Amino acid sequence: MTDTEPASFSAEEYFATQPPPPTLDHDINGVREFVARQAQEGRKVVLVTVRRSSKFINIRGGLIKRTQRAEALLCRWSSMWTRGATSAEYFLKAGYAVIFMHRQFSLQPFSRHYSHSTNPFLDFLEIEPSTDGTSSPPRICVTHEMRQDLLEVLTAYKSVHAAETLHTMTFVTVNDYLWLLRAVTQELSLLGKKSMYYLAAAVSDFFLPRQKMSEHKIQSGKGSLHIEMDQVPKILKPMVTEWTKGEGFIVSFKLETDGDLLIPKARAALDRYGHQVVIGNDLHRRKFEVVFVSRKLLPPLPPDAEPEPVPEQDLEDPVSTTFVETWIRIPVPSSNPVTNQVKEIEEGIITELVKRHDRWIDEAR
Ligand code: PAZ
Repeated sequence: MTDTEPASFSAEEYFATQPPPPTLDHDINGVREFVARQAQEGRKVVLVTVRRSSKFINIRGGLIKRTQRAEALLCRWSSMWTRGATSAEYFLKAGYAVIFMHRQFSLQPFSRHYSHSTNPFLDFLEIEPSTDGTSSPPRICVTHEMRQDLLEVLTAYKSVHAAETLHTMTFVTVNDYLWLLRAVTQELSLLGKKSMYYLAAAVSDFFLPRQKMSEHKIQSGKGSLHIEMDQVPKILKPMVTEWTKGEGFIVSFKLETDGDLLIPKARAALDRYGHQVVIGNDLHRRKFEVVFVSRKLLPPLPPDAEPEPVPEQDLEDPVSTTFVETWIRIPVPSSNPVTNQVKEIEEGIITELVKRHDRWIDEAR
């Protein structure tokens, strides 16, 4: 470790000082081809970012050193990371092409239904011995109860595969994520208003810059380890103004454990970054309740019209004249697994976003 002071980077300084991942060019060529094909077919394209987070600082293999792809993760909470994969499926269903940029080992669209920990795939299969007494091998079948469920998922999966509307990309470190995000955004921005950015990744707040990584393995025998991490740069502002040139429909998420903070923090983010929607979710209620926070759209005034006077109560609370909140709720899931709901809040989120994105495209015409 060096003795350099902790820093807070601007996005520009970050990209000027941190090295790009070695596979960046290769990955971006794939995105370029994908976007060009979707543009030809007239599809809207959404970038969905997903990043599993953990409460722990994870010093990989006990090493933080320059020569390795080592990362220190520091996040505030722990997630099931289902939102991105589930949302991607609903976007595909709504006719979008999806770039699914996820952290290694996050759940994926379609296969998420059969996660090895919550719904192990092998439990749905049975072995049917050959009945004709010959040497033909036994057959593997899906259990009767799971057949309909699997058929639906498999049909959707195969049709997306055939239409080539899902492009998946993997990253590991925060550094990989930031470089990929910028490069993918720049490619996607060529679609102008037809592009959407759905930033569901819970990105670490702190990272260890390459310059502060130790050259050699850190020796554990020396007692406690002191690490000073730097702040991950805020990239939404350059994303809105430079990378997409104000043309992309950008949706970010705000996660809080204190529900009272959701709306003020979402409004502050909209004010600061100038994007289109912040979806607020309370950590413990995120599966059945979210709030869309956006700026109020004022109808255009005819050239000679006098502006409407602002109602008195709004003058006392100027903020409420600027922002509007829309809640999306589904019934609270039952704890009884038999009557457990199959409805997913992401269906409502995507329906609302598609409506808003279409309006945004129409307004540009
Ligand atoms: O996938 P999941 O349901 O466990 O969690 C979804 C979520 C809370 C990660 C997402 O909705 C979100 O808020 N992402 C951004 C988190 C942040 O503010 O860093």
